[in-house]
Amino acid sequence: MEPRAEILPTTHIAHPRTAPPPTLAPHRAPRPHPVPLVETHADLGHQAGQVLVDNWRDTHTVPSDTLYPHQWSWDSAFVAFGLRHICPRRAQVELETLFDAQWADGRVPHIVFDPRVDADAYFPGPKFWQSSGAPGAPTVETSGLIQPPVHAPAAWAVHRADPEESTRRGFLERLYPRLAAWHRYLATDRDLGGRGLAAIVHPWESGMDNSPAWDLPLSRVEPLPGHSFVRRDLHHAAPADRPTDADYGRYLKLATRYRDHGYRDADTPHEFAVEDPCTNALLVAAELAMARIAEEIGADPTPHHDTAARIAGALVRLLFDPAMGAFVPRDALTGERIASVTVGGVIPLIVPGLPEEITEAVVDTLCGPWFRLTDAHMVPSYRLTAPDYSPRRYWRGPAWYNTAWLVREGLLTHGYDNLAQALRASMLETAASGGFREYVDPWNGRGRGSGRFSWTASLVLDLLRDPSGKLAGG
Ligand code: 2M8
Repeated sequence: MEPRAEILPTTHIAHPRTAPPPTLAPHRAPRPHPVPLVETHADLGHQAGQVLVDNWRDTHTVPSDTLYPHQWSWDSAFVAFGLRHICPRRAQVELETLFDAQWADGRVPHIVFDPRVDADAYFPGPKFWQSSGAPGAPTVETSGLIQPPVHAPAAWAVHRADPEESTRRGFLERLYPRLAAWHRYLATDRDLGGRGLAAIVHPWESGMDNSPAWDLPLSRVEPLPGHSFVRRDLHHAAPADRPTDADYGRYLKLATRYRDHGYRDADTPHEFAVEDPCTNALLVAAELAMARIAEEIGADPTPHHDTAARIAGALVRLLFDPAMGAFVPRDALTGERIASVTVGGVIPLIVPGLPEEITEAVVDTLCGPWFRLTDAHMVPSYRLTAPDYSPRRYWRGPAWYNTAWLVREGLLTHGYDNLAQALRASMLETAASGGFREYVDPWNGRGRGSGRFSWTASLVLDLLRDPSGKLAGG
């Protein structure tokens, strides 16, 4: 029998962790002490709610009015966590719309295209993905890729925001089989390495597009030439904030090959297949949320507990790197671990019942010079000390609200309440400085990327309205 990580309830005891002594590089001035009570920004919740109202499009929320004018998978899940505080019914519809676009094999597409939006407003758009020609695709146009499975915890949180309305509408009953099919797809079709972990077949599937963690496996991919595509993202964001053209050439090469094989996992000669710690940790949390949903609707929770324990076991055994003090991805094609620590390598803190030495090592890593949890703005997406760290280029350094929110959930899961509280204060303080930006420079908190970004607003609202931990069933 393979070793299993015990998934046990954790006791929430405040853990007096301290950061290492400051060793800021001379050109990096320490920022002032956090604003004492962020709740004094009385308007913040109201402004956040307004962003969600403005970005609502009848059936779903766009991540950004300019850069991302369609529905994105994990964005919708993060949005549902906030939306439930102002309109639980709308939060239900958000998830229902996404799952209406589920494929026959169970995959939930990473983009659902809004037919009312100009087909060229986002690239690659529906003309590129050609989903309607693929077997098992829904009628609505979608991409053929996926994103991390945050949906079951979101569905459970949405239900709990208004159980009466949820029950009246049969929200959980209708969503449960779809969520189960989605998780089954990840655990079976996507177990490309045959080791009990789900693999992503494209960097976009991680949600952390140009993370340095993908550089090595991506280096094997011959990019499509820059003149063969026209990027739209650069119309809305500074080129220095976005992935490079060479990265885009590789993204399109991988997506083209997958598309040309009908998005069938078994038939595609994947050039990129990686077991991502963040995706798998979220799958564990999602299965635990499924156990709670199953109990609620009178189904059997046991299989979900078993699946969660099985994946958690593989995650610990195969992806934890004690020398790094973090989880690292593993290349499913070569079987080699990728020695790159990013924010995705600390997010597995969300898995309950991790061996204590692992939890402590990861928290030390977070508080140490790589991520500087107690004095950076939120959590940098990449090691601050890495030679190729960039404070502004998308997922290669900037701090993001969704990952900070996940790290905070992980800290709460293991009783690091003081650190969780400090991270919450940092998130709210950074958001209060303006604009609900897509991501920020971890040193000065300066906003970057798109403004009025939906998951930023949503998760800020969630922190204001419900500071309790809520992943893995709450
Ligand atoms: C970003 O990804 C898209 C491709 O899916 C892009 O760069 O065009 C990522 O930040 C991803 O995590 C996010 O879901 C998406 C929409 O906000 O944008």
